[in-house]
Amino acid sequence: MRITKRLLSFFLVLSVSFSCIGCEPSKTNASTEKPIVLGFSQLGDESTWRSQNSLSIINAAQEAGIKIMFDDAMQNPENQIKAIRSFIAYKVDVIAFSPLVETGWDTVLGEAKAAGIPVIIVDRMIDTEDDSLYTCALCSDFDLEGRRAGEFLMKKFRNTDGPVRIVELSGTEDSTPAIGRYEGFRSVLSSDPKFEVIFSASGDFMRSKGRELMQQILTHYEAEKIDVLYSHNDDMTFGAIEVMLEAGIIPGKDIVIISVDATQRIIDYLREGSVNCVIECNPNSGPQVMEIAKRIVAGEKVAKQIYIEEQVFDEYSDLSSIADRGY
Ligand code: GYE
Repeated sequence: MRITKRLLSFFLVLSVSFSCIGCEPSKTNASTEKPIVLGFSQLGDESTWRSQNSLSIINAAQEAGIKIMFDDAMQNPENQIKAIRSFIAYKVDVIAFSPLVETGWDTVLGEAKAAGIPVIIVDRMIDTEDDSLYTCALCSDFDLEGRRAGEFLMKKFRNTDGPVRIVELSGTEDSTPAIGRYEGFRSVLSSDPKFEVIFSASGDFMRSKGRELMQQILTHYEAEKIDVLYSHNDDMTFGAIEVMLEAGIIPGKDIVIISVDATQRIIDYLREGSVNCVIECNPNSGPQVMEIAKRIVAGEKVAKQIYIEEQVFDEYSDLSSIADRGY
């Protein structure tokens, strides 16, 4: 299921009735305990990762017996601000949101704080001076992801003198994953001058833009002069691979490819040798978000920053042990 519409701003997943299947709630609980209401502002539906993340959130809410008001902001931070304001007006118990970009949230989060509604930041981070504006942030370590991409190249090209010429398709400008994947990558490679990033531009995490950028790259550089494609997500990688194939370039052989996310199709490419390294970014944060929401509502203390566990799959790994990704 792809969540593509704003669905009249929100849709309510009424999950209470399902949550007690197979359990025997006490009489008082069953009739008097009100379900937690969680307002979730999702930034959009730009990628396979994002669709899976939305599904994970909605399904986990249902399983946890949490009522969710889910809004898709369609890549527009203004829509996220509007959604958060509606959650405040509705007096939800908890607000969770995945911010498109890092800045611009202080005012609206100040309003949530004034209304006494706790906020969980999910996936991407915000940049603020005032960390009392959120209760907990559950994110990936994007800088680590970037460093892992760099470490793969260090290993792959350990016996080459260079130059190793890299083209980079980065994610949405000013978003935490684009910043971390850019900076982490460079922090590793800067120790060896043979690595040169000859092109870097934002493809907004979208397949269509990955395609366009790869076309642009091939009009400016001869394919023989490109050693590596580093793409900040799988969808952009898919677009770039299409262009390479059309140009007679063999992905994974003529150009070494590193991609981030680890969707099923990219793992298939890795197994075929069309991609060389995949940095996992885990979209299945739904169950953890629900657990955190429950603990916050119960008045328990939660850690301020929680990182989601992730790994690397590359041509040096045992690829037979990778379980089906499911997305
Ligand atoms: O890598 C990309 C998506 O914020 C981690 O956003 C997320 C990124 C993910 O569009 O595919």
